[in-house]
Amino acid sequence: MRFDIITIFPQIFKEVFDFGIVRRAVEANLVRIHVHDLRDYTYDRHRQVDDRPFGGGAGMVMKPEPLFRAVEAITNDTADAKVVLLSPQGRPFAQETAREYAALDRVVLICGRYEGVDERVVEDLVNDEVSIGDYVLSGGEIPAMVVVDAVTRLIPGALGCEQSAERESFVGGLLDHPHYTRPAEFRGLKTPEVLLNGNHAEIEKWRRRKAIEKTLRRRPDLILNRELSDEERRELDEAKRNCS
Ligand code: 9WO
Repeated sequence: MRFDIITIFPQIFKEVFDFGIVRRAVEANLVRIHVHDLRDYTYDRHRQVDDRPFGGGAGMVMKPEPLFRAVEAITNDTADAKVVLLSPQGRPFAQETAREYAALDRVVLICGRYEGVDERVVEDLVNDEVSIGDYVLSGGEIPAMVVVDAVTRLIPGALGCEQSAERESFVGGLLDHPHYTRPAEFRGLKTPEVLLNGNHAEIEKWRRRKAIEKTLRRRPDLILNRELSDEERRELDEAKRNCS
């Protein structure tokens, strides 16, 4: 899988992908990440990527020509690249979106700046507009990093054996359970006994229960939007009885 990132600040990306799972995936040739300077696709003396908005108003808008040229140059060797614009107006990016992207060969990420991009880019160049959350940032660069990170972890082989993708599908849609490590008692704060006794069936049950309880309390929307197995349905009913 190959990512192409289009930005006016390519330097921002210099180190973010040089660590951890993403770095390993790049080194293993599971993923390639190309960062492109949008200004390389301008032809004027000032390498101008923005202009004043028609109709007036504050700030500047990203011009269509450099963005069209960049995407056309980058995708000219392939018919099926997904062209994604990161923007607060996009559909919410979620684990499911990451899964969808992980199955693709080519993803082009366009990072907006200023007040936004010319609408013709949105309508005729981009085929997916996504938001990583309901807040305004100063540009799409950090959201692009988020997308690359979330998608790369899902590419087969990107996770080590013990960081299993199984956890992903098993606990999928729920918040994570609590974690403990040594010491078993820290400043009088104890690790739950069940995690220390080596009974793995018990431990799994406790973890699933905790995940459901935490999700129910903090993000009930996740449970309502999710299909549950019969086993999980029983767990959920029991958790509800215990925590209300
Ligand atoms: C600003 C704004 C102010 C009031 C009401 C709506 C508004 N939308 C915007 C806006 O889209 N500003 C963008 C800021 C313009 C392009 C650069 N910026 C930005 C934020 N790019 N990307 C994000 C972002 C946020 C969350 N997920 C993906 C992208």
